[in-house]
Amino acid sequence: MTIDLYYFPLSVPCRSVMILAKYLGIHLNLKQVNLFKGEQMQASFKKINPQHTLPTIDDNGFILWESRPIMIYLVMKYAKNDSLYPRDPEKRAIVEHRLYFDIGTLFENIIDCYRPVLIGISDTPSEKYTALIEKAFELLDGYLKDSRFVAGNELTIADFAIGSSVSAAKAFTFDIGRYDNVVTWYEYCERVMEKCGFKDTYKTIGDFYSAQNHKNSNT
Ligand SMILES: N[C@@H](CCC(=O)N[C@@H](CS)C(=O)NCC(=O)O)C(=O)O
Repeated sequence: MTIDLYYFPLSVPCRSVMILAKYLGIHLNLKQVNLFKGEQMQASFKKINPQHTLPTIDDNGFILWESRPIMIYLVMKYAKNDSLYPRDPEKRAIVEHRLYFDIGTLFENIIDCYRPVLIGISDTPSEKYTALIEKAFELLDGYLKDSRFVAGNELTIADFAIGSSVSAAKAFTFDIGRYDNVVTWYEYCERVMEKCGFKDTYKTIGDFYSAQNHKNSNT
């Protein structure tokens, strides 16, 4: 089975889908859409995804975008069992909770905070959002207090989504060392997803961020 993935290497949501696909042994046919050149706005891509966002998949004619629903689909269709997206209502509800926490709070605040540096309009992150990221990390640290993974003691797709968000925060130089449970969990994710390119997110995004930072402070 081959699934087309429209992606951009610096996109954090694309990264979580790519890591999960590797973990599941799914071959992705990578189709790069260069966001820096605005290629997502081309008519040919907007015909596939009128919302013009990455990641987008085309699985034999089934088109889907939004990284978290894509991860749910991949697990439900291709995983050998349901452990990454459990059928048990309570376990699933916690996974969903963590995915919503990620999209609406954690990742949202990370991107809002570092956007000025990423788009080259400032050499400092937005202070307004730093406190919100800290609050989100405190919550995440609490979720991990008695759990090995973010939604319980089993690895789930929430770890792939939140793992990528935390990699990005680290790459943007946010100090995660203050959150002991997050650090322990993150190191565990690095080991569990080692062969799936987990560390590449940090490296690719970190290199881009420091280049932008350098450029911004010299202009
Ligand atoms: N919540 C979406 C976010 C998708 C998104 O905004 N992707 C960015 C790249 S990280 C994008 O494609 N931006 C181009 C655009 O909106 O035109 C997801 O998780 O997939």
